[in-house]
Amino acid sequence: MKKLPIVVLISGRGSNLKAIIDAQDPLVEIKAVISNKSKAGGLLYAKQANIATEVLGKFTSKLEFDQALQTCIDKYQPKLVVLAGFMRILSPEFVNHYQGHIINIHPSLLPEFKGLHTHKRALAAKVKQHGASVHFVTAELDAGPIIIQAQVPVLANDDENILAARVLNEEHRIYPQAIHWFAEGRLKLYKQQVLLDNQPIEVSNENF
Ligand code: NHR
Ligand code: GAR
Repeated sequence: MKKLPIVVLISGRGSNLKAIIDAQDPLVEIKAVISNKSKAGGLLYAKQANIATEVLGKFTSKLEFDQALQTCIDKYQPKLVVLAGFMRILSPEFVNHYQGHIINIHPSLLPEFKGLHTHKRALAAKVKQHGASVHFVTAELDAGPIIIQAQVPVLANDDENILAARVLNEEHRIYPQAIHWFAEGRLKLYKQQVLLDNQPIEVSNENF
């Protein structure tokens, strides 16, 4: 099978990028890693793996930023855009350009705890289960159709860091899995529904 060209967007540490690199999926080729922060640690993982890197500087408006980002991504002609700890909200125009070809990993069991500081909020809410979700990106923040989730327990002595680390371990497992399904051609967004092997999946939780 032909390799799926992907571009990964990061803003920071890049441990999810590293997990995708380390998975060495024979069906996936990372064409470039793009960061909106020049100091993002994840850029080093890309360089070590001989992957092209790009840094987008500051722009006067969100519109200009999104247009520059789109131009930068499209140079690499990816079939999938992967947000991996990318911390900027993207415009509807940008998201629509990649409709069905852009995914994100979010550190909560969506639709719970959209947005930022998910672990702190999960602890404050005293939930028993927390986790991570991979979803197709749509204009509405963290509201796109869910592809796969992983759950972890919240334990009595957890603080934000311990809980985040437990969730992150699962992120590193489910993100390469979701990308692999897409590369196999088994995963599609059809009319706001996720199809795996042409069957709608509500949420694919641990069933692989
Ligand atoms: N864009 C759209 N249109 N839809 C989504 O679902 C998106 C998105 C862009 C990023 C990732 C997301 C997450 O998984 C994501 C999903 C950034 C913020 C945020 O508030 C929220 C959610 C996500 C990413 N960012 C601030 C902003 O004003 C900046 C915060 C900062 O720089 O520290 O862009 O959680
Ligand atoms: C991950 O936990 C990811 O789910 C989260 O940020 C972390 C990035 O870590 N993403 C968001 O919160 C998006 N707003 P990483 O840079 O080590 O992959």
